[in-house]
Amino acid sequence: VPRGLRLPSDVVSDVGRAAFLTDVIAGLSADPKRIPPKYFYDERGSQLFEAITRTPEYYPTRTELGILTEHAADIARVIPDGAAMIEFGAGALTKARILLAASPVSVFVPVDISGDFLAGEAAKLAAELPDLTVRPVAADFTAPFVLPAEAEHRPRIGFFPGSTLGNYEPHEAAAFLRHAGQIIGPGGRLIVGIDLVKDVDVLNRAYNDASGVTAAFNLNLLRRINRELGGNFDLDTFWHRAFYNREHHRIEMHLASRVRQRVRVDGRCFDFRRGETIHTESSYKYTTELFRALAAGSGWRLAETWTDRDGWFAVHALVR
Ligand code: AVJ
Repeated sequence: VPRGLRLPSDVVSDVGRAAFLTDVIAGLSADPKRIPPKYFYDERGSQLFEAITRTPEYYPTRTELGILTEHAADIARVIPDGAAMIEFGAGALTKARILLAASPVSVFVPVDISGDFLAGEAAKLAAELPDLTVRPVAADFTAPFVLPAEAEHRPRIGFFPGSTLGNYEPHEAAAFLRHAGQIIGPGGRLIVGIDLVKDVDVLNRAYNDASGVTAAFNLNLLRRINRELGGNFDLDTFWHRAFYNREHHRIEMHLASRVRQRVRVDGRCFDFRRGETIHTESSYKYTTELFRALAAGSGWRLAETWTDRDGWFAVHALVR
């Protein structure tokens, strides 16, 4: 490729960098400081998240997989024959695979921002389930996107596992549920996996694993800012702080400065007091009653709920 010739992928990554820079500058200028959790997931961040799901303390992933496996046949009963299933933020398709193998879905539309990875996973799934039409869409699922023609004129069902909805502020979660309702249409259904309110020690341990993987995941955000945005964060002067906030029924993750210091990002200066934090993530937990209210306020009725024996995680079926 001649120097100076810009490929589409370069342009896309420029747009990605510009948005990252804008959000980091705005977030570090705010009081209290904050950075949106979607920026955790560069390549190393995605690997660290996978490692988190394998720690003994982080129960959500394995608990949700257990619920989906145990109740696949029951969950499949809320899915109309010949339906098109749309998965929001699809990734490795591990969870959808469990439902698709047990259900009457004809068309599967996994939607994910990382198009290359998604295409590979979609091809594998299509080979495993030859009767299923798989039509991946590389898009940001929080913005409007065009559904493939095969998903039109069919009953539609949304799938949003992984407690990803818990990363949104409650008003944003309501907006997302309304947006999903627009895509899925009247009479549609939505299956949502969401973490439940539970014993505070269990919650705190899940975000403070003894092996330090969650701490590395959180601190990796500063490494990413240094590399992609020309930051000079000294990772040794920040520590991972995660705790359950009862009033807001959420886990908060922060990066706390051990010292009073000045940090530069893209030529701009940001001052930290000793102990001052950057709020990097909120992970909201919902009782079934709280979730019912959230759904009702966003045009959905909570029809059915499946949980594990301990009542740690919920898979809800919503109907419009
Ligand atoms: C991917 C948003 C569901 O909130 O539990 C795990 C992310 N952060 N450990 C969560 C996460 C720290 C995770 N979600």
